[in-house]
Amino acid sequence: MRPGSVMNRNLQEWIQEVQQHCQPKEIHYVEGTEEENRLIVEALIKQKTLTRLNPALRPASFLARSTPDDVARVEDRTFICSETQEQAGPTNHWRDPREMKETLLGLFRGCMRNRTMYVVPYCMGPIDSPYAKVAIQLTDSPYVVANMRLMTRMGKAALDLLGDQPFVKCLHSVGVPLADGEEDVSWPCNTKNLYISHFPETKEVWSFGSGYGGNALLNKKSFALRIASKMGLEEGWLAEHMLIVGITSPEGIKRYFAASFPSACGKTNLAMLTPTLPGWKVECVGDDIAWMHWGQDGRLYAINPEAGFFGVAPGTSMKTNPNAMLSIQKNTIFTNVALTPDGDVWWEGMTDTPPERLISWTNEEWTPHSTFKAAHPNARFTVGSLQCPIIDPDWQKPTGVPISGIIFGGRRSTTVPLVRQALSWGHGVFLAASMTSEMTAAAKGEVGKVRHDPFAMLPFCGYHMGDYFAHWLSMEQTGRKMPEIFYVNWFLKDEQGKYLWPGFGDNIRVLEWCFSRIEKRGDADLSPIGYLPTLDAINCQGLMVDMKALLKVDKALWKKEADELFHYFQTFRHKLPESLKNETEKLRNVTR
Ligand code: GTP
Ligand code: SPV
Ligand code: MN
Repeated sequence: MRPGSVMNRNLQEWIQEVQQHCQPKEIHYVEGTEEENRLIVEALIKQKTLTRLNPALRPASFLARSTPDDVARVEDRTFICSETQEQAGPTNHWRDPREMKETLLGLFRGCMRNRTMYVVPYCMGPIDSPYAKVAIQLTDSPYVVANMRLMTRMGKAALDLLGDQPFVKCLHSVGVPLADGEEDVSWPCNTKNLYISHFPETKEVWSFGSGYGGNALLNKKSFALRIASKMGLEEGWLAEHMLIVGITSPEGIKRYFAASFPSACGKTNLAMLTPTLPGWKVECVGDDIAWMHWGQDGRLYAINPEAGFFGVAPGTSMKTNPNAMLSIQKNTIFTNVALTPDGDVWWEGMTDTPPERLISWTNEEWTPHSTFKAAHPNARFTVGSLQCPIIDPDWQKPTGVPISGIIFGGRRSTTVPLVRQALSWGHGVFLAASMTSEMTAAAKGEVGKVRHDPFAMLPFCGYHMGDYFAHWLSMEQTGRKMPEIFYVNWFLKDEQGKYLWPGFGDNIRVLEWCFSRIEKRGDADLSPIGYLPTLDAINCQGLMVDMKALLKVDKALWKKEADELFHYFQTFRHKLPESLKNETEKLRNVTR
């Protein structure tokens, strides 16, 4: 594609502006062809950013190793730069948009010197979907381009769809200009000057300093959640941190669920679940993000805006998630996993016994006696959705799939039972708003620390969380068929620290109960925190589990939760919807 063939006026002007400011050596207009990808990958191998894996074991697949300071999303350096601080709300890091742009213009000045700037047109959602949205990312990272090719619909088709329409502008630089003749490093980044800045009013993202994951692949959290959540507020729809999954019962009834868990809390695993109960079938629509709109028939429909998976590697095995393992047999980019002597990949949890020798993600000799991890806990695989053996036949349906149930859940070793059902839509919104979870390696921070993560959107909501709660409450309208809402916790532990619930494929047993509740069957007791399954309502055939412990509601512990929630909700002040305040009071009263 020559520059002349870029038709969009705004795009042409923007490219020129950025070119003059960032001073790249050249511009590459990304078309998305095989040949183009081959050349980009070859250059990345020459640069030692990528290592080609053994083609006999892992065809057309590559390993990337980042620097130890650039391994996860950095929430402290993620900013929502709305006109006023009130619009960003208490859960976001706010900066004045003019001041932020001034700071960033300083950093971006000349930042692409002696590098190529890639112009990456991409479409979120199926190209023929009425809900699809086009964005352009300008980036100086060819690694980002290679990943976006797998995760989005990238290239000419997206540009053709755009025509002369407005688009979301994503500007990204690793922040490492090169002097004339200076050798590049394998993973350029500038984490001392890290900024992931969002401008929700003008629908822009400016990201500087990181080459990793959600910091740099601006299609994912930055556009599809932070900017899109604002679009959803303005236009009456929902952009959510949710997997989408189709589940068919032994009777042949198929229902779709959306499920929202915080980062590294089981979305990819649930999206690709292999049921341990006979007769059940699971098919995957998406594993991380759902855009949901109301249909003419009053039902909620979800599309997966992505075209690939950026999944957590550690813990993924033929036992826990065979469909993910089968998806990543070829055409996959692995980042920060370990390398085996025969040129394949390995990570903690992939096999019961680790290989005798490995090269760790930090490029060091590793043996089972080593005191450091072979793979980084937030190591990831990037692969196209079509390689998933259980991809749903309707995963690219332009209008999406109808959602019968929405599941929320966090990672809690105590207090929160295996599953419960909300009493109503409003109560479900309350359960989702009160979500708490132990922090994981997916973001920089204190792993294991329990924090509030409303709707698993704490790091991803592009506006005031109180307004977001109100937006969810406003979804309930006459003539609409509201999905049932559930709240799960796969991560309860006993005193010895052992998981009480086997999880993974056995989670179908919980989904079976949800299914039955949607069909107004299934036994439940009313509890202070929603409908709980009766002790024998969940099929535990063949399992040795302590259902009593899994479904226990400890009043004293819940009183503490309720009091603590009350204080958390107070931080939203007048923006906290009245009904959530009332639900909190009710919970405090019944646990008193
Ligand atoms: P992001 O991509 O960061 O949004 O994560 P995710 O929500 O898709 O999480 P994922 O499915 O990748 O799981 C993260 C980790 O939790 C992995 O190490 C899994 O093996 C583990 N995990 C997932 N499901 C279960 C479960 O049911 N039980 C237990 N014990 N662990 C689980
Ligand atoms: C998450 O952290 O929720 C992810 C990975 O899905 S990232 O793309 O880095 O945000
Ligand atoms: Mn995620």
